[in-house]
Amino acid sequence: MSKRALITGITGQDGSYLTELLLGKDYEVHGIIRRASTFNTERIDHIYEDPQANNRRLHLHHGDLSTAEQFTNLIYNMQPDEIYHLGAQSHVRVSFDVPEFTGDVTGLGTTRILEAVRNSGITCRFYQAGSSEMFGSATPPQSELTPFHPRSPYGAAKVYGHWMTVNYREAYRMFSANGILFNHESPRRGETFVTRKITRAVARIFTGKQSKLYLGNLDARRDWGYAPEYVEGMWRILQQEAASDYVLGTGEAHTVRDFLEEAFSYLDLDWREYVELDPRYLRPAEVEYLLADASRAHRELEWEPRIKFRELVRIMVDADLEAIGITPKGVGRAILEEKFGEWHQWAGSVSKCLEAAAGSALGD
Ligand code: NAP
Ligand code: F7E
Repeated sequence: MSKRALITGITGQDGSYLTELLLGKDYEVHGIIRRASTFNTERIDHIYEDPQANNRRLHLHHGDLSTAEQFTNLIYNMQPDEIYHLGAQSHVRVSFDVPEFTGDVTGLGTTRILEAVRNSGITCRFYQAGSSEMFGSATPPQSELTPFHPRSPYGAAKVYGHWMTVNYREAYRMFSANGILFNHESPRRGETFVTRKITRAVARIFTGKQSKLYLGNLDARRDWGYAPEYVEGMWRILQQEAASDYVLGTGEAHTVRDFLEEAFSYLDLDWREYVELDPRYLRPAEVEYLLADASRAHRELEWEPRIKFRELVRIMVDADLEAIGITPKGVGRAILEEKFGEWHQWAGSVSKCLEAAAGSALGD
C-alpha cells in the first residue's frame, strides 16, 4: 500500500521538490496552503491535479501555522504516515522586522503540529525543518554536536522548534527528527534570498532589463547546496530505524562575493560594474561563517550531494535566463541533465501524475 505524507509549506521551494519526490515514490501527498488573495501555488501548479480527477494523489488543505484550530482534526482524519513540517517565515532579515510573528509561525508553529499529532493519537513520523542559522556564531565546521548560538529571531525560533522536536521524542516516544540543513538553493528559490537575487539580476542585466544590483554584506560565507538533493535527505531521515538529528550540507563554504564573481563571470560580466551597497540589506547581527560537517549523514543516510557551488551557480543562471525567454548558455543545464537525467522541472519523476490543472490549485 502506498504511504501518505502531509507537508506544511508545500508551496515553498522545498515543499514543491519534496512533493515531486514523494509522488515519484508513489506516496499520496497532502499539503497545507495559506489562503491568499492571489494564486500562491505557482511552484506546484505543474503537478497539481484537478480536484474532480479520480485517483488523484495530491490534495491541498487550507491552514495557517499561526493557529492550531484545525490541525488535530486534519491529522486524525488523514492518518499520515509521515509529516514534513516545512512551513515557516523563513527570511532571516525579515525576522528582525517581525520577531514576534516569526516566533509565532516559525517557532510555535512546530509545537502546534507536534501537539496535533499527540492529540490525534496517531502514530506517524515527524520531520522538523531545522536550519544552520541555529549555529549562528558557533565556530565552523558545524555538526550535530556543535552548540547553537543563533543570531536572529529566525534562528532563535528554529532552536525552539528543534528542542520541541527532541522533547516530543523523549517525552512521548514520538518518531520526531530534526534535519539541520545548511543553505540550499535552486531556480525555485524565493527572489529575495541572496543567491536567487543575484542570478535573477545577472540574467536581467545581461538582457538590459536592469542596470544595478543592491546588496548588503558580501563577506558572509555560506555552505550552498542544491535543494532537490536536500529534500531527498529529509526523506532518508524519516526512513531510519530510529528518529535522530542530522546535518545536511556540502562541506564547502563561499562568500557572497564569490557567488557574485561566479555568476557574473559565467556570462562574461564584471560584477563590480553593477553591484552597490544598500545598508537596508545589512542585518543587526550577521552570521559570518557556516560550513557543514555532514559526515554523520554521509555515513548513516548515505547522503552525498552531487551538485557543488560552481555547478549550482550555473544551474541557477541558466534557469533565470530561460525564465526571461533567453536561450541559456547551457553549462548548468548540461550538468543537471548529466547528473540527474533531467532539467530542473523534474517532470519525469512525477510522470504518473495527471496533467496540471490551470488556475487556482484549490479551485474554490
Ligand atoms: P520557503 O520557500 O520560504 O517556503 C516556506 C513555506 O512556508 C511556504 O510554503 C509558505 O507559504 C509557508 N508558510 C509561511 N508562513 C506560513 C503560515 N503562517 N502558515 C502556513 N504556511 C506558511 O522556504 P524553503 O526554502 O522551502 O524552506 C523550507 C523550510 O526549511 C522552512 O522551514 C525553512 O525555514 C527551512 N530551511 C530552509 C533552508 C534553505 O536554505 N532553503 C535551510 C534550512 C532550513 P506561502 O507560499 O504562502 O508563502
Ligand atoms: O542570505 C547576505 C546576508 O537571505 C545569505 C534561509 O533559507 O538559509 C537562508 O538564510 C547571506 C547573508 O540566506 C543580501 O547578509 C548580502 O549573510 O540568502 P540569505 P540566509 O540568511 O543564510 C538558512 C539556512 C535558512 O534557514 C533560512 O530560512 O547573504 N546578503 N546581501 C544578502 N541577503 C539577502 N537576502 N539579500 C541581500 O541583498
